[in-house]
Amino acid sequence: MAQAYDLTIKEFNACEETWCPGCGDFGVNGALKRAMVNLELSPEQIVLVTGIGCSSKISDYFKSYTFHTIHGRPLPVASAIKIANPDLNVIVATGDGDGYAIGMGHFIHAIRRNVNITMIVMNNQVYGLTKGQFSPTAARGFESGTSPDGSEEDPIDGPALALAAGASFVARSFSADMKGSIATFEAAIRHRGFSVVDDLSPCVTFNKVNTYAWFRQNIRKLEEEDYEPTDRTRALELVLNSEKIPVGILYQDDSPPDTYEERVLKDLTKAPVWENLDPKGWEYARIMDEFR
Ligand SMILES: Cc1ncc(C[n+]2csc(CCOP(=O)(O)OP(=O)(O)O)c2C)c(N)n1
Ligand code: SF4
Repeated sequence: MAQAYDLTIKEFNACEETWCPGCGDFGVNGALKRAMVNLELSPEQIVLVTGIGCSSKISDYFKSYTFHTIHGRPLPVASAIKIANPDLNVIVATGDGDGYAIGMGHFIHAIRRNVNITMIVMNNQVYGLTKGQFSPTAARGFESGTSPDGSEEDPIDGPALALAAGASFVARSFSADMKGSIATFEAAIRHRGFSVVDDLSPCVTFNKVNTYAWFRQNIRKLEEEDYEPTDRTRALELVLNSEKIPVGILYQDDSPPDTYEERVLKDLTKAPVWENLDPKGWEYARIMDEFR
């Protein structure tokens, strides 16, 4: 993590945000930038990969290498980037629609592979970009354009699924809690292995139920409790059965299993993917020719 210059949060500012005033995603953007400064990571050491959604627009507002992919697909793209260059700090920022609906298959498989990347899900229980349809995390009875009489579906819980799928770092944050979000993002990025943070990030325009006030009444902060995030079963029980939504690090395995890139690359000090490629003879050119 060598630094060529003293970093400030301004180093990570790109263009002006176009989110609605008050959108929870502002908090995530600010906390992520602050976490990078605290971790002494500079923009060229980071790749921020996003899908499609209001939340995924964060890659426009965050100055580093970025990749705004297609809907539901940031995880495979991020995995490939990490395997191609394990020195990079690869972060996926996504929404509950992008990450848990169309992208759900990739979520479980990325956890199973244990690529050393961090996934932050800006969870607002709606599809904000497409005008507030209910998402897979919306509560039963949630009224929206696509559920005018209230959703008949039960919600899924991202952290519960991540714990069941074997993730070695699972956390939840609240975008209005800047201090807690920064600490959680830092821990997630520092973690060796796939880490996921489900961030409660209110959509002030289309979700009039799960507001900032609602979350303040309905969350419990684990940092204020005598909670050790070392037991997966206890974490799962907490997520599934707690009356209030637990916020903080739910589970962390301090000696996680080997990462995917450690398994496939064997020697992380080399960049074998590139070394093994022969640009002239590579199959890629032939395949591209077929489409000309
Ligand atoms: C393949 C495909 N299907 C559907 C869409 C339309 N679409 C764009 S964003 C989005 C949902 C975004 O929801 P979420 O990830 O929760 O982000 P938010 O806008 O709430 O931050 C959908 C369904 C699309 N762009 N591409
Ligand atoms: S529509 Fe909702 S999620 Fe999208 S920018 Fe506005 S407040 Fe944020």
